[in-house]
Amino acid sequence: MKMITAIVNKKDAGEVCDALAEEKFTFTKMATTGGFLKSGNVTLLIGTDDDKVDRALDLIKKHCAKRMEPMPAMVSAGVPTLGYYKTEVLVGGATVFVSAVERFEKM
Ligand code: 2BA
Repeated sequence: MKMITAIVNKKDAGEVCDALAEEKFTFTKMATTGGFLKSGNVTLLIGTDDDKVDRALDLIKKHCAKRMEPMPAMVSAGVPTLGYYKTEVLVGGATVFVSAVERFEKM
């Protein structure tokens, strides 16, 4: 058995959780905070059989891949709410650890 610890962007958490649940993975979702940026992210603890690890990682990759997304940004130029233009920001990405589970019990 393995424990997958996946730290994902808050924006992607809903989709990846739905995909994991749909494929009957058992997991715990925790609201966490990145130590560097100190902004919220989501950590998933996924305990699973060795032969299902790759499938879980595929789902995480599919729903949490880094990508550029359009975001409206305010043009100020010293004048409040002069207007908006579209820019792109990098979102998503996941940091994943896979660890061996020495013992697993439910009591
Ligand atoms: P990522 O490397 O993609 O990491 C995203 C979040 O994943 C991190 O949030 C942290 O919560 C978790 N994480 C990443 N590596 C980890 C590890 N080895 N152990 C435990 N948790 C880990 P933040 O700490 O807020 O970092 C956000 C982003 O800032 C990082 O994105 C990285 O691009 C950058 N960063 C982090 N630490 C840095 C540092 N010391 N110097 C420069 N940039 C840093």
